[in-house]
Amino acid sequence: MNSNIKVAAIHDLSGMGRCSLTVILPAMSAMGIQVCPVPTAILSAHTGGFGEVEMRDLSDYLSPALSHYKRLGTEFDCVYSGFLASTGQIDSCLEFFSSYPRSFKVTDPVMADHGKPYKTCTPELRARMGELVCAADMITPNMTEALMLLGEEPELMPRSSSQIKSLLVRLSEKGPHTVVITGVFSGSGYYNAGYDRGTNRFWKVPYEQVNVNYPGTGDAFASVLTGSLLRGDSLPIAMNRATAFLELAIKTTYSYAAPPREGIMLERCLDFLMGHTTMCDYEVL
Ligand code: PXL
Repeated sequence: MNSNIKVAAIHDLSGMGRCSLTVILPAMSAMGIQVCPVPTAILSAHTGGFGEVEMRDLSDYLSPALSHYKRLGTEFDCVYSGFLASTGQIDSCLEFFSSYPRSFKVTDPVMADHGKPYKTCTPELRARMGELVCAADMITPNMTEALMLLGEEPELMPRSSSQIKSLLVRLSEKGPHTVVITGVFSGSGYYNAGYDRGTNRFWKVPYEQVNVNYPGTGDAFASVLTGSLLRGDSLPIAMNRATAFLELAIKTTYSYAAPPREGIMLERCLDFLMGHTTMCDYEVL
């Protein structure tokens, strides 16, 4: 067992609204994992609810930072990419991936949610995100992003199990052996769906939906999922841990009637991630 798991986290640093690195750092640290942030941009706040934000694109920082890590002989157990500020940053992520071929390569294809692209998601970024997905070992799109990656209309409507299995398999055929789609609506409820190509198994973890949208939940989910897999959990157990953490953090935040744009009150829930108790609320999809 590796006692010092090290992750290169290629995401933005947003001052307000708890998303990206401000979520990934505490969540993975609580799980005993070292996060080495590789910031793609600095923003005064995330782009979903604080008006005009101040943003500094750090595209010219990523490759020189990678060169430094290579000079140092640093090994990363995982390279984990998320929000990218320019299409050029896809090349930098691909460079990180190819520099650490033995690492667990995770791409959260941050582009859109609830059927709509984020303000920063240009058609070029959308096209090139498809390239990055092909090079990853695991991808964690939400339902909107999964449909966009397959060139389908990101319509929010109920989907059958066989439709979800087809999406998972088609995304996996692009390259990643593990695909997890968040926020699947079955018609009667919500669940997170996972597929492992190696075992050809499909999994689902249902959750109770709270009718408020908090930003950064995808970042929290993907970091707990990734951390759990890095610690040796199976895919359904890791999905279970990430889903349970999100349910706890969302319901905690809702109970305080906190402003949704401020994101989830994860500071109150980090102790959940320090434990290793295994949960088995997963189902076969
Ligand atoms: O959580 C996704 C995300 C990440 N980073 C920034 C964002 C968003 C979603 O709005 O604006 C800067």
